[in-house]
Amino acid sequence: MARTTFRMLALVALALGLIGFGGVVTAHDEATPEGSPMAGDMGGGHGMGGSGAAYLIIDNAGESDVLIGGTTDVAHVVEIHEIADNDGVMEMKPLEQGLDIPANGSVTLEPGGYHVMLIGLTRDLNAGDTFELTLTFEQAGDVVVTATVQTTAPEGDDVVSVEAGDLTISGVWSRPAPALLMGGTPEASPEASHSM
Ligand SMILES: [Cu+2]
Repeated sequence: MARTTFRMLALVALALGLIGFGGVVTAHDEATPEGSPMAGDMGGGHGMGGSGAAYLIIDNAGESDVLIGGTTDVAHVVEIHEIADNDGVMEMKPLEQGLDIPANGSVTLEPGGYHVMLIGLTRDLNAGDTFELTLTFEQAGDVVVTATVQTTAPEGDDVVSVEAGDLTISGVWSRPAPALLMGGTPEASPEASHSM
């Protein structure tokens, strides 16, 4: 018991030391990437900020395009992710080349597949909240859509569409990442890692 407590204290001390060190480095480095969630959370007292995901459907009535990224006020970093089966372990990873939107095709971003990853949330995502998400396409440029925070994809009359050139983006929704995904190992919580 005492040993465990000691270990935990040692870990906490280590963590604080690392954060402190990171803070010093950040303070002296004006070129801190916008994408550093820790730096952004330093003064906020909101811990690590957490993550979320956004899902949507892209219909393309024209030439092929590529979804290369995005921005939003609710997260420090926006990345386009896929979930891939790596020897039986489901892993999510950024699409370095972006997400291809085929000519006259359609791509669905949904739980368990492609998603817009919101890294380092600047505020909690509560059911019913809405926020603007700017999606950046190679051809169509920036397209601003409104995401609604909810637990499942919108249906019927709740599906809203935004048109941008040949693209139609519809059914945009978002949710925070399951807590397990952030702290646990994917192996220990397969459902959590699958559900992103
Ligand atoms: Cu992801």
